[in-house]
Amino acid sequence: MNSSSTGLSPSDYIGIESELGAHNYKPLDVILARGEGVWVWDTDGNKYLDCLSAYSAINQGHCHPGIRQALIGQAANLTLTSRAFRNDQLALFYEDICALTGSHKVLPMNSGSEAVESALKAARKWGYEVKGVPAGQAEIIVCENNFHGRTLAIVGFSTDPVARTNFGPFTPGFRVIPFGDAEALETAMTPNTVAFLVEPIQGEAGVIIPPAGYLSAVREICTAHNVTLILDEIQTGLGRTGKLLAEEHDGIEADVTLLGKALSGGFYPVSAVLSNTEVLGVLGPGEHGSTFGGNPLACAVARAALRVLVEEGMIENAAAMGAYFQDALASINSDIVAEVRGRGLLIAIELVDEAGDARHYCEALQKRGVLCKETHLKTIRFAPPLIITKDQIDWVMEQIRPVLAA
Ligand code: IF1
Repeated sequence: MNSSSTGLSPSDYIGIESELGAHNYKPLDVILARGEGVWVWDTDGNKYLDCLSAYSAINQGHCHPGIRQALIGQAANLTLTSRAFRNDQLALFYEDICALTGSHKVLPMNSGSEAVESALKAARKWGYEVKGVPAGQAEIIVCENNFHGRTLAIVGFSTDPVARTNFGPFTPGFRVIPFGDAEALETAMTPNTVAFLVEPIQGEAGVIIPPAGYLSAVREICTAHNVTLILDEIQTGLGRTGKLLAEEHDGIEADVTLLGKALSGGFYPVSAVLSNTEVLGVLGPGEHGSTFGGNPLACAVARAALRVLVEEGMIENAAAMGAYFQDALASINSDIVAEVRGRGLLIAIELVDEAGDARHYCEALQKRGVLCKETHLKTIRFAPPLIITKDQIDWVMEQIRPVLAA
């Protein structure tokens, strides 16, 4: 049986992808054809609960009707003008996102990597023109095991050999320090430091939560040295951790906040650099841009994605269901679970060395109708849409318990 409208079988899809596509992924062999809320269906009609949410791009759930309506409505009016002309959606997007986040300036881009690159460019320019760093000397501090994207500058300061090997030569001007170590940040500061770029919780590294007090110490150190604190909230932002921004858990405010992924609820690539200070103010006409950044379709979609996130209580639900899910996982009595950690609905199970690869457990969960993705060898990540209910978590737990007992 094949319910896909294309008439291709699963092995057809896999064969064509293998032959024609670059092999830069090793996906689970499930071919998804439809999504609604927390659920997705494969081409054979099998139903799965999505516990990855496209790495937190689908916080609002698949094909959210409110966002879909905004997309369809705007697609019938105007999709792209380029920034050579103005459009009637951009100002409204700026107003909404500034009101929600308390930011003063916005730079709209498309992918998360572009938001990161844009923030680094702006921070360097700010360093030269406002802070007074000598020409060509700007330094940016980043953390070990960071994940900020795939572009050349970004992989250049990655510490993951898989992400960076043979992609050099790399952009100079970055210095790497351990994550979660405020003293290391203090030590690494020089008069030429313009920015510290960090994830509030390291996602790809395995949902690594820094020690209590780390982010507030980081905030103080950056302020003391007149250094721009750039928080990459592309994965942690927009409700994922039970707050609009993960920085709120520590009661701090970044100078620059990066958003992407769920900024469109998964309908469209939309990212943004948000700035509380004069950092974005240094960019003048022609100095930065993007053909698609700030286009009317993206703006309409992003406004709807932000609206439903807030109006439908998804952030509060992420806090409540995150606590419920984490408690349930922590109560599993299994020899192979080393640790359960998380914040809100960004959750990881760390397996003991003897457990074998996390991927094996993800494949077993797939057979039981739960889709999730390992990160590195021993970590299973759970990040369902923020609309998940207690009953759905109970059902997921019924699938997880036997898999981790086996
Ligand atoms: C892939 C990981 C997650 C991000 C943070 C920037 C970006 C990302 C904190 C870049 C992107 C994605 C990329 C995606 C898988 C996914 C991922 F496993 F690779 F690390 F989420 F954990 N900052 N993360 O997490 O955003 O340019 O991709 O829009 O397949 O590479 P992008």
